[in-house]
Amino acid sequence: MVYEIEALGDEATREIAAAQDLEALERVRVRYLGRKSRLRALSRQMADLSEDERREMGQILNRTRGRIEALLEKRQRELEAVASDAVLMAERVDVTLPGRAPRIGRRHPLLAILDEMIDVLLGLGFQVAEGPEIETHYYSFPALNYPEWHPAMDEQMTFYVSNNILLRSQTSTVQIRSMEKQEPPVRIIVPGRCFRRDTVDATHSHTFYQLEGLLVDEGITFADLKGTMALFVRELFGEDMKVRFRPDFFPFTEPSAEVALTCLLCKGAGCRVCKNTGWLEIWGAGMVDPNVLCNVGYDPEKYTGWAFGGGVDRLAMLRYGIDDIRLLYTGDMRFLQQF
Ligand code: 2U9
Repeated sequence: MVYEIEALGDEATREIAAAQDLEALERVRVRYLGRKSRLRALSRQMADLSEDERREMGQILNRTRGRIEALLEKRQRELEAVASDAVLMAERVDVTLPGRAPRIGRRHPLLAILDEMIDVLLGLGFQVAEGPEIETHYYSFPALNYPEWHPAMDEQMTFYVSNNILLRSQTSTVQIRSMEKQEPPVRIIVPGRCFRRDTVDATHSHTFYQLEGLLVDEGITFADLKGTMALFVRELFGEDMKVRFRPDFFPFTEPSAEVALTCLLCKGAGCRVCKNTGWLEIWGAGMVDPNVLCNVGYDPEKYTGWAFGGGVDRLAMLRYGIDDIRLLYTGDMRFLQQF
């Protein structure tokens, strides 16, 4: 019996050491210490022994049970530590990995410079007016004093949706609509997208942006136009900027002028971009033609006004050193992320 008890103890020791997880260990515990275990059977058999033998066997049995319990507890702590290590490993976070930076949006260069221009003009008392990009023939041409034979009306120049409906080729249509709705004084600027049937290359786009301004009131003169344009370029590009007016012709203004500003690149010294003149011919301007005022029901004897207009794309290209207008319209993130 002594031999059997000691053999049981050795067997349990081996199995406890071999248990690889907590469930296996529990099975070992039930097998060696449970109600149906051989240790329990042996202690029941002790009833048949003499008192001396019972005492001796009892001591050996208790020692063996104590040894098994101690080993079980030790192994249980080991396996619990392994299990929590496994959880930690599974939930491990590598804090040295590079993070995923959120993509931050930014202003498109075209709209960035347009916003700056609008800011300056709002400061001078103008309000922003908007209108449809798809226009009627009337607002596009007759209302703006274009003669019936004007080449701008040709379908080689303008995108037509139908005979009477077209994509606006300038934002001046919005000024007509605004004037129809109100009496002077009118002080508006119209930023917006326009369309012309140009063959696309590095300097031409069928879609482009314009900014126009219109001021109509009693006693408005060409001197106000010159002063406003001079202030505009100084606010926009710096104190040293100047404007130059030269005669030009537009159907909707009379007299009309081409407006140049000091070359942004050479500051007037002369360079390749300004063809050594020191000037960039960027805008057109003039006194609103009396016929246009009549068309919207204003009395040209009472009111006078002026307007200016120009492309935004070329200014954005000059400011940011962009050499191909198509880059402004392809939505290529590699290009746009630079601004
Ligand atoms: C009304 C009356 C007059 C707006 C003006 C220009 C001169 C002009 C062109 C420059 C290059 C357009 O982008 S471009 O092709 N524009 O030269 N625009 S005066 O005159 C107006 C506008 C509205 C009712």
